[in-house]
Amino acid sequence: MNFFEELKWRGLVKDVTDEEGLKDRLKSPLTCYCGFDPTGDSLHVGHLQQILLLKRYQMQGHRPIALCGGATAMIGDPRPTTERALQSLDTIALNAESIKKQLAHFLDFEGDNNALMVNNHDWLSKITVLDFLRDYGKYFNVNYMINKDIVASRLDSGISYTEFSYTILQAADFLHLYETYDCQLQIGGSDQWGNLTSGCELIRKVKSEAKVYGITSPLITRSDGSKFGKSEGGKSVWLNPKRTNSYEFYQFWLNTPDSDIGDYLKRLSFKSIDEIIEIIDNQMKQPHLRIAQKALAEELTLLVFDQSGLDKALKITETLFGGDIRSLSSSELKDGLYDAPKTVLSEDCELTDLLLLTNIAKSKREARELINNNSISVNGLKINEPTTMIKKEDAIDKELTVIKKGKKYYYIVEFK
Ligand code: 629
Repeated sequence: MNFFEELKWRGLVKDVTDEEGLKDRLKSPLTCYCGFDPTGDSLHVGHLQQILLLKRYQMQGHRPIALCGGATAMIGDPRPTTERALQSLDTIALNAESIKKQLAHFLDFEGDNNALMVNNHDWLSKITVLDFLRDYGKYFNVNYMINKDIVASRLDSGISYTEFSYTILQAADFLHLYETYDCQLQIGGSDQWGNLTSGCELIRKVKSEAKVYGITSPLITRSDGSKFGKSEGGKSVWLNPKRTNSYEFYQFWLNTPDSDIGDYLKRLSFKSIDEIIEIIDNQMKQPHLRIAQKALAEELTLLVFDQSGLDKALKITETLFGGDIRSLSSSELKDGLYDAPKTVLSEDCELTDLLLLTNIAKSKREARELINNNSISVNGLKINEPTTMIKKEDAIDKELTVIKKGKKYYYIVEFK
């Protein structure tokens, strides 16, 4: 199976501008690119498929270019729903710095086919409005532009001239990268199809001898119809340890439904086709072992958070699901119980009162009942004496106390 066929097998091919041509072209090394607009200060799991695709091309000997859209983020790629608010230049510059760092983590910048990192602000900001209209605008037929899916879907609700022009900027990027680095391929999610074809058309018109290609891959979906990329509690899953810790990230993949895990493994894992087939096979025989979920969670956590992040995620997972809470540090507990309700205390407190303060119980009576029924444990130990004092000096790292109600409800008490 060649690289292109493998991409197909993995479910990473939706549309291609010239499938036969690209298949052939991929037989020798080429330069390809994918763009990421710094509209936020972090990338999220929705970006992962394209980032890993760039890595796949690199592993095949091709040169990947990660483009940070410092200029395009000033304009905003039209969404099918509504117009975006413009962001300040300072915000975009800060965001650009942080997503460039994130992207750099995944690619190899050494060697023959070293990756490149570029920012389209470097060239797009130099084009004057008159040059833009003469050198680029002239090649775009408005009739053709309004028939592109995204623009068409916005014609009723309205689209500004600003967002309408976005696709020309992305096309100008492809032309620039073609001229500067002989970049012949742009990749993206299926929402980028219109922008990819704009670029190919522009290059075809300006450089009659050029051969360039665009390829999209299907966006990741969930078979139950819900949006991919949110954790159990509805929080977005980011590729930034400050926003999503490695345990949370690991759990996100571990919680993938059986109906989706095969698809995710094919798209996101670097394991060989044979290994993936074997994992899916074992998974189907014994779904309760969650072999496939564990394999993917482990691989992606390692890739995004390195060995220390994976070790931490595994340690917290093992401890929270059956180990001794006291073996975790307060910082590990904070990561593991990131979504548990938290109460801050400034002094020691009787357990009954604490259950009220934390809203674990609605009344003193209920609090005493819970304690007497053996439903409450504090830092892993069952407590059945309602007058027990919960003290700062007993807190884990003198900082954190974990209260557990029943088998699975955790609460954090932090001593200040
Ligand atoms: C200038 C900007 C270019 C090429 C691309 C771009 C960005 C592009 C875009 N991409 C999305 C983003 O930035 O908006 N116009 O968040 C996002 N992308 C990854 C995938 C995507 C896409 O970064 O292509 O489909 C998400 O899976 O939405 O010269």
